[in-house]
Amino acid sequence: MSGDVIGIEKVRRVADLFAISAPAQSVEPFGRGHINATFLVSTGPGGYDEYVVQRLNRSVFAEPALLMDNVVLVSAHLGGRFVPEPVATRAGGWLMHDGGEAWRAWHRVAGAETIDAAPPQQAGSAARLLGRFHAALAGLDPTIVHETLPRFHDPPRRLADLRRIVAADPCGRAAGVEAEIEAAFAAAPLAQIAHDLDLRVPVRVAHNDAKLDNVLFRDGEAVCLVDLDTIMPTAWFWDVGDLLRTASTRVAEDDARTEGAVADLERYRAVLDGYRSGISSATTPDPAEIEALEHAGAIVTYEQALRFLTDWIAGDVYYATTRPGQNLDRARNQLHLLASMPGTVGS
Ligand code: GN1
Ligand code: MG
Repeated sequence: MSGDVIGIEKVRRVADLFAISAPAQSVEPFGRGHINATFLVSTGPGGYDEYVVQRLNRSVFAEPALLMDNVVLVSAHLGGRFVPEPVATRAGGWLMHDGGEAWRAWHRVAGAETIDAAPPQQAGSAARLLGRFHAALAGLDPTIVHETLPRFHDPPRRLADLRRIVAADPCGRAAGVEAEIEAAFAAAPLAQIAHDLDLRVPVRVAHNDAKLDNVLFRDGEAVCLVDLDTIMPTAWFWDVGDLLRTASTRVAEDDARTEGAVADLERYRAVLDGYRSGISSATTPDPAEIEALEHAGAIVTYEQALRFLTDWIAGDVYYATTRPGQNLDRARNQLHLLASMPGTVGS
């Protein structure tokens, strides 16, 4: 869904309600998220501090307060490692409410940037960071973390959503994507594999959106995981799958040149090796969690293909788009990627 336009003055006024070091000066749109509206705010020029200010998407996140409870709980548990630090409001909470909207702010992680694609060394570094992040969360009781988006990672549910929207076909788009729908249905055994694994792995506090775009790098090393909105009690293999989905290919998830969307085995292995070394530095995963890694990349790529294809047929109602046909490109890209992902099924 393409969001409404938010004025720069508005963001500046909001930013000043947070405990930032000086009045907000420059404001610019920031990041590549598909859900929230995100801005980089700085207090400069000259000797300035930088902040990331976001308006949460209320149609996705119905309960921002619970979401921020999760963020704050995890940040405190991690003691400043691995994730950015939220900024409180001057009034003393974590959210600024304005009409029906909810805003929050973070310190920008100094000198750290996202990368477009991850050569093996960076793929391994991102995965090691994810492993260390998981290991550090192993001691956090998942029952005290809110499930803000119930059944978020759930391929059988996403497949059922696709079947439903194909039957309803609200925009007359289904006929144009018969091949994609067929490919999505052909890979349905992956949804069952995901479901069976999910029943056997322990419930863990996980990130749930651990794609490459949500990893910040400094000098080629992964230093931080951002976008903590989906922290929930789920399972770790979803995160590894998301990193495999995004770091083992050379092209972005919306690249229309779908032939480029293939898993590079060197990068794929770098992710798995990096993850195993990161996690084993501080905890021993359950055998079912190790087993789940084998299918994780294919499962999450499949789930994402289902979600993009569903949103295309639904008329682009969930994911923000910046051009016509973007959700269709995303769906085709992910289906192409899926075909080369180790652990996949179907044709
Ligand atoms: C969304 O917020 P953003 O753009 O990082 C989505 C993820 C998808 C991702 C695909 C709450 O993440 O689940 O994997 O797009 N987040 C939500 O890039 O649906
Ligand atoms: Mg996200």
